[in-house]
Amino acid sequence: MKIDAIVLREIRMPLVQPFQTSFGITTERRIMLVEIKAEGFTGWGECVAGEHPYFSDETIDTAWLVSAQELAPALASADPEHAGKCPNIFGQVRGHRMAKAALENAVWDLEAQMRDLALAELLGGIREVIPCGVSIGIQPTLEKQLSEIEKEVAAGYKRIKLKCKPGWDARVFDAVRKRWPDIMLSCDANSAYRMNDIEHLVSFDEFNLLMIEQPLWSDDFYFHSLLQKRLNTAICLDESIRNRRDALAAIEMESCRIINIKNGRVGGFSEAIAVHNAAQERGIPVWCGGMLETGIGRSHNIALSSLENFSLPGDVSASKRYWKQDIIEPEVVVSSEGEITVPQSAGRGFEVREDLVRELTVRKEEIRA
Ligand code: OSB
Ligand code: MG
Repeated sequence: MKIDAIVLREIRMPLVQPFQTSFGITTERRIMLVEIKAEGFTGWGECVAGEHPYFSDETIDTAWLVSAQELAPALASADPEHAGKCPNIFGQVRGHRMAKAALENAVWDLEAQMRDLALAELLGGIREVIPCGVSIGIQPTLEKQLSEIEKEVAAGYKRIKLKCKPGWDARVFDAVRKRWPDIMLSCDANSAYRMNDIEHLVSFDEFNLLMIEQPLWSDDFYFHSLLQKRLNTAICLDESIRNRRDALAAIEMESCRIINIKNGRVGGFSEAIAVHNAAQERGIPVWCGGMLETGIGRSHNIALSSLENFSLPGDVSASKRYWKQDIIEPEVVVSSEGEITVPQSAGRGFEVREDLVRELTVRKEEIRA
Protein backbone atom coordinates (compact mmCIF):
# COMPACT_ATOMS: atom_id res chain seq x y z
CA MET A 1 0.00 0.00 0.00
CA LYS A 2 1.17 3.50 -0.81
CA ILE A 3 1.06 5.57 2.40
CA ASP A 4 0.36 9.27 1.81
CA ALA A 5 0.44 10.56 5.37
CA ILE A 6 0.41 9.55 9.01
CA VAL A 7 -1.29 11.95 11.41
CA LEU A 8 -0.73 11.80 15.17
CA ARG A 9 -3.31 13.47 17.39
CA GLU A 10 -3.67 13.85 21.11
CA ILE A 11 -7.25 13.97 22.32
CA ARG A 12 -8.46 14.48 25.90
CA MET A 13 -11.53 12.73 27.21
CA PRO A 14 -12.87 12.80 30.77
CA LEU A 15 -14.10 9.45 32.13
CA VAL A 16 -17.73 9.31 33.30
CA GLN A 17 -16.36 8.30 36.70
CA PRO A 18 -12.84 8.04 38.15
CA PHE A 19 -11.16 4.65 37.64
CA GLN A 20 -9.01 3.52 40.57
CA THR A 21 -6.47 0.70 40.51
CA SER A 22 -3.70 -0.30 42.91
CA PHE A 23 -1.39 2.08 41.01
CA GLY A 24 -3.52 5.23 40.88
CA ILE A 25 -6.71 7.05 39.91
CA THR A 26 -7.55 8.14 36.36
CA THR A 27 -10.16 10.86 35.83
CA GLU A 28 -9.29 12.02 32.33
CA ARG A 29 -7.57 10.17 29.51
CA ARG A 30 -4.96 11.72 27.24
CA ILE A 31 -4.98 9.52 24.16
CA MET A 32 -2.77 9.43 21.09
CA LEU A 33 -4.70 8.53 17.96
CA VAL A 34 -3.02 7.52 14.71
CA GLU A 35 -4.64 8.19 11.34
CA ILE A 36 -3.00 6.70 8.26
CA LYS A 37 -4.08 7.79 4.78
CA ALA A 38 -3.32 5.49 1.86
CA GLU A 39 -4.84 5.02 -1.58
CA GLY A 40 -8.02 6.90 -0.68
CA PHE A 41 -8.61 4.93 2.54
CA THR A 42 -8.14 5.99 6.17
CA GLY A 43 -7.01 3.60 8.90
CA TRP A 44 -7.15 4.45 12.60
CA GLY A 45 -5.12 3.27 15.56
CA GLU A 46 -5.25 4.10 19.27
CA CYS A 47 -2.30 4.15 21.64
CA VAL A 48 -3.17 2.72 25.06
CA ALA A 49 -0.16 4.18 26.89
CA GLY A 50 -1.24 6.00 30.04
CA GLU A 51 -0.71 9.54 31.26
CA HIS A 52 1.92 8.28 33.73
CA PRO A 53 4.38 5.34 33.54
CA TYR A 54 2.52 3.42 36.26
CA PHE A 55 1.06 0.45 34.36
CA SER A 56 3.98 0.18 31.95
CA ASP A 57 7.08 2.25 31.30
CA GLU A 58 5.46 3.89 28.26
CA THR A 59 3.34 7.04 28.46
CA ILE A 60 1.49 9.00 25.81
CA ASP A 61 4.46 11.37 25.67
CA THR A 62 7.08 8.65 25.07
CA ALA A 63 4.76 7.08 22.49
CA TRP A 64 4.36 10.41 20.72
CA LEU A 65 8.10 11.04 20.62
CA VAL A 66 9.08 7.61 19.33
CA SER A 67 6.20 7.54 16.85
CA ALA A 68 7.01 10.96 15.41
CA GLN A 69 10.78 10.48 15.33
CA GLU A 70 11.18 6.79 14.50
CA LEU A 71 8.14 4.62 13.82
CA ALA A 72 5.95 6.79 11.60
CA PRO A 73 8.81 7.86 9.27
CA ALA A 74 9.94 4.22 8.95
CA LEU A 75 6.39 3.08 8.18
CA ALA A 76 5.63 5.92 5.75
CA SER A 77 8.70 5.10 3.66
CA ALA A 78 8.23 1.31 3.80
CA ASP A 79 4.82 1.13 2.07
CA PRO A 80 4.11 -2.37 3.48
CA GLU A 81 2.10 -4.72 1.26
CA HIS A 82 0.64 -6.38 4.35
CA ALA A 83 0.05 -5.19 7.95
CA GLY A 84 1.93 -8.26 9.17
CA LYS A 85 5.15 -6.63 7.91
CA CYS A 86 4.98 -3.88 10.55
CA PRO A 87 6.86 -5.70 13.35
CA ASN A 88 9.77 -6.08 10.95
CA ILE A 89 9.62 -2.41 9.89
CA PHE A 90 9.72 -1.37 13.57
CA GLY A 91 12.24 -4.07 14.51
CA GLN A 92 15.21 -1.77 15.06
CA VAL A 93 13.35 0.11 17.80
CA ARG A 94 13.50 -1.69 21.13
CA GLY A 95 10.43 -1.70 23.35
CA HIS A 96 7.78 1.03 22.85
CA ARG A 97 5.23 -1.67 22.11
CA MET A 98 2.18 0.52 22.75
CA ALA A 99 3.43 3.07 20.23
CA LYS A 100 4.15 0.30 17.71
CA ALA A 101 0.70 -1.23 18.25
CA ALA A 102 -1.09 2.07 17.55
CA LEU A 103 0.63 2.31 14.16
CA GLU A 104 0.49 -1.36 13.23
CA ASN A 105 -3.18 -1.64 14.12
CA ALA A 106 -4.01 1.36 11.93
CA VAL A 107 -2.37 -0.54 9.05
CA TRP A 108 -4.51 -3.64 9.76
CA ASP A 109 -7.56 -1.35 9.86
CA LEU A 110 -6.52 0.04 6.44
CA GLU A 111 -5.78 -3.36 4.94
CA ALA A 112 -9.20 -4.70 5.97
CA GLN A 113 -10.87 -1.80 4.17
CA MET A 114 -8.72 -2.19 1.05
CA ARG A 115 -9.43 -5.93 0.85
CA ASP A 116 -13.12 -5.38 1.63
CA LEU A 117 -12.90 -7.72 4.64
CA ALA A 118 -14.15 -7.33 8.17
CA LEU A 119 -11.14 -6.69 10.41
CA ALA A 120 -12.13 -9.74 12.51
CA GLU A 121 -12.02 -11.92 9.38
CA LEU A 122 -8.65 -10.52 8.30
CA LEU A 123 -7.25 -11.43 11.74
CA GLY A 124 -8.59 -14.99 11.47
CA GLY A 125 -11.52 -14.56 13.85
CA ILE A 126 -14.39 -17.04 13.94
CA ARG A 127 -16.76 -15.74 16.63
CA GLU A 128 -19.92 -13.87 15.63
CA VAL A 129 -20.43 -12.61 19.17
CA ILE A 130 -17.94 -12.19 21.99
CA PRO A 131 -18.57 -12.76 25.72
CA CYS A 132 -18.08 -9.62 27.81
CA GLY A 133 -16.94 -8.94 31.33
CA VAL A 134 -16.31 -5.70 33.18
CA SER A 135 -13.44 -4.33 35.21
CA ILE A 136 -14.66 -2.38 38.23
CA GLY A 137 -12.30 0.08 39.89
CA ILE A 138 -11.56 0.32 43.60
CA GLN A 139 -14.42 2.28 45.19
CA PRO A 140 -14.42 4.75 48.09
CA THR A 141 -16.72 2.49 50.16
CA LEU A 142 -17.80 -1.14 50.26
CA GLU A 143 -21.38 -0.02 49.77
CA LYS A 144 -20.47 1.78 46.53
CA GLN A 145 -18.46 -1.28 45.40
CA LEU A 146 -21.53 -3.47 45.84
CA SER A 147 -23.84 -1.05 44.04
CA GLU A 148 -21.41 -0.86 41.09
CA ILE A 149 -21.39 -4.66 40.88
CA GLU A 150 -25.16 -4.77 41.11
CA LYS A 151 -25.43 -2.38 38.15
CA GLU A 152 -23.12 -4.46 35.93
CA VAL A 153 -24.66 -7.81 36.90
CA ALA A 154 -28.08 -6.36 36.00
CA ALA A 155 -26.68 -5.15 32.65
CA GLY A 156 -25.88 -8.78 31.82
CA TYR A 157 -22.07 -8.88 31.97
CA LYS A 158 -20.81 -12.44 32.24
CA ARG A 159 -17.83 -11.81 34.51
CA ILE A 160 -17.08 -9.21 37.13
CA LYS A 161 -13.46 -8.28 37.77
CA LEU A 162 -12.61 -6.28 40.86
CA LYS A 163 -9.51 -4.16 41.11
CA CYS A 164 -7.82 -4.93 44.43
CA LYS A 165 -4.81 -4.09 46.59
CA PRO A 166 -3.63 -4.86 50.14
CA GLY A 167 -6.41 -3.59 52.41
CA TRP A 168 -9.03 -3.76 49.65
CA ASP A 169 -9.37 -7.45 48.91
CA ALA A 170 -10.59 -10.36 51.09
CA ARG A 171 -13.16 -8.25 53.00
CA VAL A 172 -14.60 -7.05 49.69
CA PHE A 173 -14.63 -10.52 48.06
CA ASP A 174 -16.32 -11.93 51.16
CA ALA A 175 -19.12 -9.33 51.00
CA VAL A 176 -19.52 -9.92 47.24
CA ARG A 177 -19.70 -13.70 47.63
CA LYS A 178 -22.30 -13.41 50.42
CA ARG A 179 -24.49 -11.40 48.06
CA TRP A 180 -23.68 -13.22 44.77
CA PRO A 181 -22.44 -16.76 45.57
CA ASP A 182 -22.40 -17.87 41.92
CA ILE A 183 -21.32 -15.00 39.65
CA MET A 184 -18.12 -15.40 37.64
CA LEU A 185 -15.75 -13.26 39.72
CA SER A 186 -12.07 -12.39 39.38
CA CYS A 187 -9.64 -9.83 40.77
CA ASP A 188 -6.76 -7.79 39.38
CA ALA A 189 -3.98 -6.57 41.66
CA ASN A 190 -1.80 -4.85 39.05
CA SER A 191 1.31 -6.12 40.85
CA ALA A 192 0.35 -4.82 44.31
CA TYR A 193 1.49 -7.86 46.36
CA ARG A 194 4.86 -9.27 47.44
CA MET A 195 6.01 -12.72 48.59
CA ASN A 196 5.31 -11.71 52.23
CA ASP A 197 1.65 -11.68 51.22
CA ILE A 198 1.69 -15.30 50.00
CA GLU A 199 -0.43 -16.74 52.85
CA HIS A 200 -2.91 -13.93 52.44
CA LEU A 201 -3.15 -14.58 48.67
CA VAL A 202 -3.63 -18.31 49.31
CA SER A 203 -6.63 -17.39 51.50
CA PHE A 204 -8.35 -15.99 48.35
CA ASP A 205 -8.98 -19.63 47.33
CA GLU A 206 -12.09 -19.63 49.51
CA PHE A 207 -13.79 -17.04 47.28
CA ASN A 208 -13.92 -19.30 44.23
CA LEU A 209 -12.41 -16.70 41.91
CA LEU A 210 -12.02 -17.50 38.22
CA MET A 211 -8.51 -16.05 38.46
CA ILE A 212 -6.19 -13.67 40.28
CA GLU A 213 -4.69 -11.29 37.74
CA GLN A 214 -1.06 -10.15 38.04
CA PRO A 215 -0.67 -10.39 41.82
CA LEU A 216 3.14 -9.93 41.87
CA TRP A 217 5.82 -7.86 40.07
CA SER A 218 5.05 -6.67 36.55
CA ASP A 219 8.20 -8.29 35.12
CA ASP A 220 8.09 -11.58 37.00
CA PHE A 221 7.54 -15.25 36.07
CA TYR A 222 9.47 -17.16 38.73
CA PHE A 223 7.72 -15.90 41.87
CA HIS A 224 4.34 -16.23 40.17
CA SER A 225 5.22 -19.88 39.50
CA LEU A 226 5.93 -20.40 43.21
CA LEU A 227 2.64 -18.72 44.11
CA GLN A 228 0.68 -20.72 41.51
CA LYS A 229 1.94 -23.96 43.11
CA ARG A 230 0.33 -22.86 46.39
CA LEU A 231 -2.98 -21.71 44.89
CA ASN A 232 -5.99 -23.65 43.69
CA THR A 233 -7.15 -20.48 41.94
CA ALA A 234 -5.66 -19.81 38.50
CA ILE A 235 -3.19 -16.96 38.14
CA CYS A 236 -3.71 -14.82 35.03
CA LEU A 237 -0.76 -12.79 33.79
CA ASP A 238 -1.25 -9.36 32.24
CA GLU A 239 1.75 -6.99 32.69
CA SER A 240 4.34 -9.82 32.56
CA ILE A 241 3.43 -10.96 29.04
CA ARG A 242 5.10 -8.72 26.45
CA ASN A 243 5.29 -11.17 23.57
CA ARG A 244 5.01 -14.80 22.45
CA ARG A 245 8.28 -15.79 24.12
CA ASP A 246 7.03 -14.49 27.45
CA ALA A 247 3.84 -16.51 27.01
CA LEU A 248 5.91 -19.63 26.33
CA ALA A 249 8.10 -18.98 29.39
CA ALA A 250 5.09 -18.39 31.64
CA ILE A 251 3.30 -21.51 30.40
CA GLU A 252 6.45 -23.65 30.63
CA MET A 253 7.17 -22.43 34.19
CA GLU A 254 3.51 -22.74 35.18
CA SER A 255 3.48 -19.10 36.28
CA CYS A 256 -0.15 -18.82 35.18
CA ARG A 257 -3.04 -20.89 33.82
CA ILE A 258 -4.74 -18.05 31.93
CA ILE A 259 -3.35 -15.18 29.83
CA ASN A 260 -4.76 -11.67 29.35
CA ILE A 261 -3.89 -10.41 25.86
CA LYS A 262 -3.71 -6.67 25.28
CA ASN A 263 -2.94 -5.47 21.83
CA GLY A 264 -0.95 -2.50 23.06
CA ARG A 265 1.02 -4.39 25.69
CA VAL A 266 2.34 -6.93 23.16
CA GLY A 267 2.99 -4.44 20.33
CA GLY A 268 0.05 -4.94 17.98
CA PHE A 269 -2.17 -7.49 16.27
CA SER A 270 0.69 -9.60 14.82
CA GLU A 271 2.14 -10.39 18.23
CA ALA A 272 -1.31 -10.63 19.85
CA ILE A 273 -2.20 -13.37 17.36
CA ALA A 274 1.15 -15.10 18.02
CA VAL A 275 0.47 -15.09 21.79
CA HIS A 276 -3.07 -16.34 21.16
CA ASN A 277 -1.82 -19.22 19.00
CA ALA A 278 0.98 -20.22 21.39
CA ALA A 279 -1.52 -20.34 24.28
CA GLN A 280 -4.10 -22.24 22.25
CA GLU A 281 -1.59 -24.92 21.22
CA ARG A 282 -0.80 -25.46 24.92
CA GLY A 283 -4.38 -25.51 26.19
CA ILE A 284 -4.18 -22.12 27.94
CA PRO A 285 -7.32 -19.97 27.52
CA VAL A 286 -6.94 -16.26 26.83
CA TRP A 287 -9.15 -13.19 27.08
CA CYS A 288 -8.84 -9.67 25.75
CA GLY A 289 -7.84 -7.01 28.25
CA GLY A 290 -8.76 -3.34 28.08
CA MET A 291 -6.98 -0.06 28.77
CA LEU A 292 -9.89 2.40 29.03
CA GLU A 293 -9.96 2.72 25.24
CA THR A 294 -12.17 4.94 23.12
CA GLY A 295 -14.26 3.26 20.45
CA ILE A 296 -11.30 2.99 18.08
CA GLY A 297 -9.27 0.75 20.39
CA ARG A 298 -12.49 -0.94 21.50
CA SER A 299 -13.39 -1.86 17.89
CA HIS A 300 -9.93 -3.38 17.45
CA ASN A 301 -10.35 -5.34 20.71
CA ILE A 302 -13.69 -6.69 19.48
CA ALA A 303 -12.07 -7.93 16.25
CA LEU A 304 -9.21 -9.58 18.18
CA SER A 305 -11.65 -11.21 20.62
CA SER A 306 -13.30 -13.04 17.71
CA LEU A 307 -10.33 -15.46 17.54
CA GLU A 308 -11.12 -18.97 18.73
CA ASN A 309 -9.08 -19.19 21.92
CA PHE A 310 -10.58 -15.98 23.38
CA SER A 311 -12.91 -18.31 25.26
CA LEU A 312 -13.20 -16.35 28.53
CA PRO A 313 -15.14 -13.07 28.83
CA GLY A 314 -12.81 -10.11 28.21
CA ASP A 315 -12.62 -6.56 29.57
CA VAL A 316 -14.25 -5.31 26.37
CA SER A 317 -17.38 -3.50 27.51
CA ALA A 318 -19.85 -0.87 26.32
CA SER A 319 -18.71 2.64 25.35
CA LYS A 320 -21.06 4.18 27.91
CA ARG A 321 -19.25 2.60 30.86
CA TYR A 322 -16.40 5.04 30.23
CA TRP A 323 -17.59 7.85 27.95
CA LYS A 324 -20.42 10.34 27.86
CA GLN A 325 -19.93 10.40 24.11
CA ASP A 326 -17.66 7.94 22.31
CA ILE A 327 -15.81 8.94 19.13
CA ILE A 328 -17.27 6.16 16.99
CA GLU A 329 -20.67 5.55 15.47
CA PRO A 330 -22.53 3.45 16.42
CA GLU A 331 -21.18 3.26 19.98
CA VAL A 332 -20.23 -0.18 21.34
CA VAL A 333 -23.26 -1.77 22.98
CA VAL A 334 -23.53 -4.96 25.00
CA SER A 335 -26.64 -7.16 24.86
CA SER A 336 -28.59 -8.23 27.94
CA GLU A 337 -26.84 -11.62 27.51
CA GLY A 338 -23.49 -9.85 28.00
CA GLU A 339 -22.34 -10.13 24.41
CA ILE A 340 -21.06 -7.81 21.70
CA THR A 341 -21.84 -8.62 18.06
CA VAL A 342 -18.70 -8.69 15.91
CA PRO A 343 -19.23 -6.41 12.88
CA GLN A 344 -19.31 -8.15 9.49
CA SER A 345 -18.81 -5.05 7.33
CA ALA A 346 -15.45 -4.08 5.80
CA GLY A 347 -12.85 -2.63 8.16
CA ARG A 348 -13.38 -2.00 11.87
CA GLY A 349 -17.15 -1.82 11.46
CA PHE A 350 -17.61 1.50 13.27
CA GLU A 351 -17.31 4.99 11.74
CA VAL A 352 -14.91 7.41 13.39
CA ARG A 353 -16.65 10.67 14.40
CA GLU A 354 -14.05 12.94 12.81
CA ASP A 355 -15.99 16.04 13.88
CA LEU A 356 -15.63 15.04 17.53
CA VAL A 357 -12.01 14.02 17.11
CA ARG A 358 -11.28 17.48 15.70
CA GLU A 359 -13.00 19.18 18.66
CA LEU A 360 -11.11 17.06 21.21
CA THR A 361 -7.68 17.44 19.61
CA VAL A 362 -5.08 19.38 21.60
CA ARG A 363 -1.96 18.41 19.59
CA LYS A 364 -1.40 17.28 16.03
CA GLU A 365 1.59 16.29 13.89
CA GLU A 366 1.72 15.01 10.33
CA ILE A 367 4.44 12.70 9.01
CA ARG A 368 4.92 12.13 5.27
CA ALA A 369 7.14 9.68 3.45
O1 OSB B 1 -4.81 -4.08 34.34
O2 OSB B 1 -6.42 -4.60 33.10
C1 OSB B 1 -5.74 -3.73 33.64
C2 OSB B 1 -7.23 -0.26 32.96
C3 OSB B 1 -6.08 0.50 32.85
C4 OSB B 1 -4.86 -0.11 33.04
C5 OSB B 1 -4.79 -1.47 33.32
C6 OSB B 1 -5.94 -2.24 33.41
C7 OSB B 1 -7.18 -1.61 33.25
C8 OSB B 1 -8.46 -2.29 33.40
C9 OSB B 1 -9.63 -1.67 32.67
O3 OSB B 1 -8.65 -3.24 34.12
C10 OSB B 1 -10.12 -2.51 31.56
C11 OSB B 1 -11.10 -1.78 30.66
O4 OSB B 1 -10.67 -1.07 29.73
O5 OSB B 1 -12.29 -1.95 30.88
MG1 MG C 1 -4.78 -6.23 34.39
